[in-house]
Amino acid sequence: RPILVFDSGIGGLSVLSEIRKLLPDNDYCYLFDNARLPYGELAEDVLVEGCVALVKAAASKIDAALVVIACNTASTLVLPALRAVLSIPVVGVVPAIKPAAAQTQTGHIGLLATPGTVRRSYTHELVERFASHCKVHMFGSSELVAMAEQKMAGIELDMQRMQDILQPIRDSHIDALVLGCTHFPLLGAELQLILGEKVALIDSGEAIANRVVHLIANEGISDRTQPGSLQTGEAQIKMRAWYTTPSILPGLMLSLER
Ligand code: DGN
Repeated sequence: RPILVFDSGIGGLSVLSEIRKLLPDNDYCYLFDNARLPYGELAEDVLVEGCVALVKAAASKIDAALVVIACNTASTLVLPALRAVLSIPVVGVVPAIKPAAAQTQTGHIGLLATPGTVRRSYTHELVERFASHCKVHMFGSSELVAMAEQKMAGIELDMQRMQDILQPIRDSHIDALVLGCTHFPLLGAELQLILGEKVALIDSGEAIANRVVHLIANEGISDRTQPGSLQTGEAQIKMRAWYTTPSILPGLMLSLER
């Protein structure tokens, strides 16, 4: 049975590629709700209702073994509602504030996420719990999400614009930056170039992959499964496309093969 990985756009591929490193033979279905991207700007009730309907329909259609909500913005809101309607494990992503707070030398860490994630009480509770000894600088950007999508579509990035967006981070003297949006590891090289080597970029992809492996082992789910089938144009549940991983658009496949 396939693992269903969900995001609003292509950001979840950064998480999927970490999972595939540990479970290369598993089948996957990557579902992205690009009809409603970016999630960082959506009203909370619209986001919860839409994600639950979409993920529930897709999980039952492919008989998923496990669902990964590879989107921080959605994970801040939809996990309880999804767990209430699904009988399979649901793994969410959490901004990696805990490891960043543990490794900072200066006591200044940054969180780069969507405006939605930066606003959510879920995020503020994480900071209080794990980083109360740090100064946490929060930066919300939907424009960087669009840039990650552009990069994956092979469109050249406006590096000057990216530098302008990141200027407040450069001015903040942090030594660790949490990539609290799954799109941002896809911009890792550009971010590192602009922010310099003194800023460690930290995301939660590897931790999520470990969690998936643990759940699969404990649920007795085989990692050799039948391929799911390619589907497109599921208009009634308002998504434009969903793909099993062997069929993802060629440009996106390249990033997975790294
Ligand atoms: N990739 C998503 C996240 O991790 O928050 C959000 C992208 C978006 O929809 N803005």
